[in-house]
Amino acid sequence: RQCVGAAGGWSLAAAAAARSVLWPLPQQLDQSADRNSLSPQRFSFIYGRDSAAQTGCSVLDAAFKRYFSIIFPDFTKGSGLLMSENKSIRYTSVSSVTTVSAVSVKTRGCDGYPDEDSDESYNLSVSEGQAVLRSVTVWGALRGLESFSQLVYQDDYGSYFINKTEIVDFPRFAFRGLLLDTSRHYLPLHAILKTLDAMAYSKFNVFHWHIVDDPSFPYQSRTFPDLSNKGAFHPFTHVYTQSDVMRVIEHARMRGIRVVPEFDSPGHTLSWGKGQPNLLTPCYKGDVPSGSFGPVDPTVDTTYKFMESLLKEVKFVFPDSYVHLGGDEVSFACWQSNPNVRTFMEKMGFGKDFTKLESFYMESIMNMTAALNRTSIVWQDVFDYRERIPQDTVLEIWKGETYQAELSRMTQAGHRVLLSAPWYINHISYGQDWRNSYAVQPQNFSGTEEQKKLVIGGEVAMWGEYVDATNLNPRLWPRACAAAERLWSDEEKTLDADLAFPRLEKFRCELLRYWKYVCNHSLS
Ligand code: CP6
Repeated sequence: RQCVGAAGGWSLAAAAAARSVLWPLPQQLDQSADRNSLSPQRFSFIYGRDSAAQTGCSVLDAAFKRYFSIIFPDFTKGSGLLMSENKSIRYTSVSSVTTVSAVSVKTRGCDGYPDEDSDESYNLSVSEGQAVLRSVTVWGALRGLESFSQLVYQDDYGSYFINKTEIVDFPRFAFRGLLLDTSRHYLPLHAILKTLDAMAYSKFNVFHWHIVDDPSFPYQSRTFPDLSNKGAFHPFTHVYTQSDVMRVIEHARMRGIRVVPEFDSPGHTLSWGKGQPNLLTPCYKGDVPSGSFGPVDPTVDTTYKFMESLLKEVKFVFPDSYVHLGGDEVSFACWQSNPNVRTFMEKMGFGKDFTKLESFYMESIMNMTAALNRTSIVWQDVFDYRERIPQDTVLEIWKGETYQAELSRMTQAGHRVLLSAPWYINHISYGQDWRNSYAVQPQNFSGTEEQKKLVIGGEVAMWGEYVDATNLNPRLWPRACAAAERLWSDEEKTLDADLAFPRLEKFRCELLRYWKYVCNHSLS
């Protein structure tokens, strides 16, 4: 149960047993006991001769550098010396061991920004002398480089090895997301960037940025600077400037990760009201305003003008073709208390049914989004209110009790669906709760094959009420890895959590190694 690279207490048997670990499990994996040695002095990544991508392809040039130091953490290129002296006894001339000196990447195209149709498949063949990675896109090449790095291991003496291996791999679901909530607690930029790094290690490909909510509005808007000036926890230190946002998007892009921003409305918008007067509904006590505010006011034109400008900015700032519009948990009490809203309801013929009012609002901002050439994602509440939803809108399930029935209904209506309910890992409990995340079967609901195909993936959600930069990492990892494997790997080959457990333990050690911690205990 020891980890490769852990200091002290090593037996030769443990060293011999030390093997690489792949997480998530590839679709097809063929590994032999033949091992090749790998020498940092002689190893390099090169573009294949017949590769369409060549030097100058920013995504892969950067990935080659990154993965070199991930694979050889104690080696600095250029100095020719080992950084860490304490484990520098090296045996590189073991007989019957051949050397891998290069990985050749053969890929077509050097796309700018990943999207829902990006081909992430790759083939990796590690043999004597060299390894060859083939993919259709640079995004597939990134997944293959990650797998390659996971295949490399060190022996007792610090020498690097990789076994002869054939991998054919592709994702089961196209959308493998992780939600961070930066409104309940502000997360400093480095915490977000570090999360993106870890996401790439388990092949997540969407960062769902729940960037604003009731408690704070940290997004620094170009069009409406008062939103963060007045609505952030602090106008200078607890905001994401335009340059911060660009850094997040670029860091993610370099790892084949899309950034989908969420501007949740009409509920969850209290912080918006501080910098945008007349946006929220004034709540009434009897005949007089009580001084408190409710959801966005859906009865006035100014609201729609504001939302249109905001969404235009979002389109300009975030290149992803999806925008999350929220639409969840709207409390109707405040709307009900307000006489103008009641008059509007009558005029529109909504009667006393406030779900119709929410529908009216969501429909109009979904149409705005469509007019801006963006695809909307909304929380399940919007579907539950039976609104007229544009057919290409993606619905996201978050309510736990009934998610299978909801999957049936939504796909029956022809909508694409994201599953998040069983992966609300902001909840914590004692023991191995990763097993619950692992046991989820996203396509196990009653419906046709066509319906099952409408499940485009899922999301791990890390809501921020009790999470900030101090506990984010340990709460996320390695638990999120369970969902990552469920979303990438073949279900039939990953049914047994007991079989996955030793791999997860080792993968945890790999994560710790990336983060320069020592791993010397198992999870059990
Ligand atoms: N914030 C927003 C939240 C939640 C939702 N939306 C939430 C609800 C229930 C649980 C966890 C999170 N905190 N804006 C629901 C999508 Cl258990």
